[in-house]
Amino acid sequence: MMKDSALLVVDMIYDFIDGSLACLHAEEAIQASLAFIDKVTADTETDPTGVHDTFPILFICDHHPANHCSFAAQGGPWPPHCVAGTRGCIIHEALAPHALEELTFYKGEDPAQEQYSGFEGKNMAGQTLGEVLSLLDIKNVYITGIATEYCVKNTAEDLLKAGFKVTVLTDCLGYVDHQGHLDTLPVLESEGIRLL
Ligand code: VGL
Ligand code: ZN
Repeated sequence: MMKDSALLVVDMIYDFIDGSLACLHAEEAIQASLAFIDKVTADTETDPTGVHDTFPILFICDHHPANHCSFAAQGGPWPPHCVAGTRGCIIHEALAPHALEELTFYKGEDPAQEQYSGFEGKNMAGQTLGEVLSLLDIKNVYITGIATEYCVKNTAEDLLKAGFKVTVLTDCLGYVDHQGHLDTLPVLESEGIRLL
């Protein structure tokens, strides 16, 4: 693996795993993501805080106020999910040890805006994902996460547009709808996103 690569883990948080928006293949996707992390970090030094210097792992978390416009009560398509301060927006316990505050980005915080892409998600210091990837000199972004048809798709497309080489790990995805997942993958490939 090259030194200019990073893994981006999208929305592997409880509401998308076993909560109000539980997705298909989520548990399998988490196990496959952990296997990928083991592989890429196997021969690298890790410090006691779990930082993977040579293969950074970044996280995106859907993170909504209770009155978010995407919720049914406000006329949106979704049940309430990933409400700030609830279990639903916590990263799965098996992945959480890999998450650093400065490499964790929150999206969907504006009550008036749907934000499927994590590209403009912000960490606690107010830096966007795109900014931090550039600061880290990352050229290749590997993506795992939930859901294929929404956040994974929109984030992958924005990263590609911004000039990153993007690889989606197809065994490491959860989805709202199986056919939707199957239909999304060739679209991403046709746009220039690599499927692995
Ligand atoms: C997402 C549904 C609702 C996603 C976010 O990020 O994939 N999907 N909110
Ligand atoms: Zn959401």
